[in-house]
Amino acid sequence: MKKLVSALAVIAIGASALAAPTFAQDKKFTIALVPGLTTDAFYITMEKGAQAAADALGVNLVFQGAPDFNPVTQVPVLDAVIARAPDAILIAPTDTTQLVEPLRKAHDAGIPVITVDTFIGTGVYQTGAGDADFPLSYIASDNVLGGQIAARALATAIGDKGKVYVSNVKPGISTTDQREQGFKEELANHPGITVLETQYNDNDANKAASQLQAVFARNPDLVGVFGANLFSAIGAANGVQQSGQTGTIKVVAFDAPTSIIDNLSTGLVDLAIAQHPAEIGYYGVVSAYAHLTGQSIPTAIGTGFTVIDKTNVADPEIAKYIYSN
Ligand code: T6T
Repeated sequence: MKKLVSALAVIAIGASALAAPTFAQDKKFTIALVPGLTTDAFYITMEKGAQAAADALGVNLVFQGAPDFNPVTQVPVLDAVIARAPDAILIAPTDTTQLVEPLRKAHDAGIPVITVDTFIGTGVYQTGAGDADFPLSYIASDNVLGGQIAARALATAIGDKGKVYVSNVKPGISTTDQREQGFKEELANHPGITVLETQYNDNDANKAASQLQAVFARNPDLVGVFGANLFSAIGAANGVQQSGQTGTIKVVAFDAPTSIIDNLSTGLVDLAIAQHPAEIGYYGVVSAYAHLTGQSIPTAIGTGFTVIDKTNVADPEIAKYIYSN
């Protein structure tokens, strides 16, 4: 169809049009995807979705990121990506404020920016405020809602009473901040539950495991933990196991890598809240392509969740949301 439209246009304009520049939609666009870190099943799954869209649209996808979730390592990767002048950048910024100026460089160079998973500023873009509103779109889970879902599930698992805490990465990350916010807002409606101080693990599962043991040592009546992302959840679950508290301290996990899913049947993890990272990647590429070919795009696209527990994990319609390795 594209080719036909181009051919008709050439005939209509006449022979001189043969020397005309290529039509925009015939160009092979290069879209860069900069993840929060490269070795995370969440972003690996996102890349697969992005690649599926790139294949369908004839786009060249470049996946380039840092080995850890940290602005100090992400910014140089971003600078290198900008230097390659891709047609658009999809990025999961690792900090709401520290990525604003580095991303503005891309914007100033005329490279459209879309943030996926995480956001900069408030995440409300294209408002004309001129601060961090320059990205075209934010494509992600509803992380406040995800935190609320986690809180309700944990409340049910612990019989609506007792001490719990959040195992989290570090402040300044939009996604995990919002999950903690939603979790605490929801638990404010559960007077029998006490939320202890959040433990920040810097995305290090070993640290999260040690913290679980230390919190348990201080609070032998601890009954639950919310792991606010993949590494926090894996670490918290390991800490519960190492403390000999499997099934007694309930674990609700954000994210659904196989290592978490395998622990649903053992009772170590009560449930996993799977995001849909492949959808985020797919719609990221589709949105960038739509913009590059002259279409308007929404400033925000929300993707869903699938709650996985031992009762539904064998269902292929559920299991398809387990992250790729
Ligand atoms: O939970 C995801 C992602 O949504 C978050 O922004 C950072 O952590 C993960 O990548 C999981 O490790």
